[in-house]
Amino acid sequence: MDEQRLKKVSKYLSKHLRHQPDRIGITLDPHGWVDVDDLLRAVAAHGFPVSETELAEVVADNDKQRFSIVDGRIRANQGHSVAVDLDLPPIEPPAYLFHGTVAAVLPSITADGLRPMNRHHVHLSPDRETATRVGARRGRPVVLSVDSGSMHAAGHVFYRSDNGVWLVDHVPPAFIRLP
Ligand code: HQG
Repeated sequence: MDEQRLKKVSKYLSKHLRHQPDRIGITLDPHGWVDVDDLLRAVAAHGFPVSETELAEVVADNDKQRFSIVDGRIRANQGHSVAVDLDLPPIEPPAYLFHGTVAAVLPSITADGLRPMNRHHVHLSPDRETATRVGARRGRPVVLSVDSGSMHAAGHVFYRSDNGVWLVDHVPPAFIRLP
């Protein structure tokens, strides 16, 4: 499968496994899983057929690891806006994590801290390179450092998704360092 098709399938699956399962008539279980067979039937019925081989390739995509397949069921590893409980165990973060964003939202971030916006959690990256890529989706990237070690010491609970994205409910301004 070429890069372009891979990206298209990945985006289509993200849309329905994270945000709008109803749109193609699938129902996610409380932890976000749906039967692979049901998913493939639903996408075909909605004019976007995906083969099993293509699905396997998207899931194996080393770049992002957006999805997991376990026992014939698939789910998005993170990034949901629909209510799902990913059942991730709390885990101690490294001393610093990073957040890639753009200059336009800095006044609001400085005032309110980092908010989950449309997702369930604030997403943080383990390194500057990843955060730079995340920020670059929106324009010229600005990378903020988050004092995750102090946050953890202060009782904030961190999780790490299966594809290595760090998740937390909120990052208060006091723990954010501007570049
Ligand atoms: C910003 C991609 C105003 C925040 C990536 C970001 C990531 C605020 C935007 C994943 C704010 C939310 C997540 C505040 C935060 N005021 N703006 N108080 N707090 N923001 O897309 O972190 O391709 O929901 O800086 O790789 O950009 O989906 O979050 O610009 O891992 O697999 O509000 O999405 O992965 O945007 O990206 P998003 P994100 P996938």
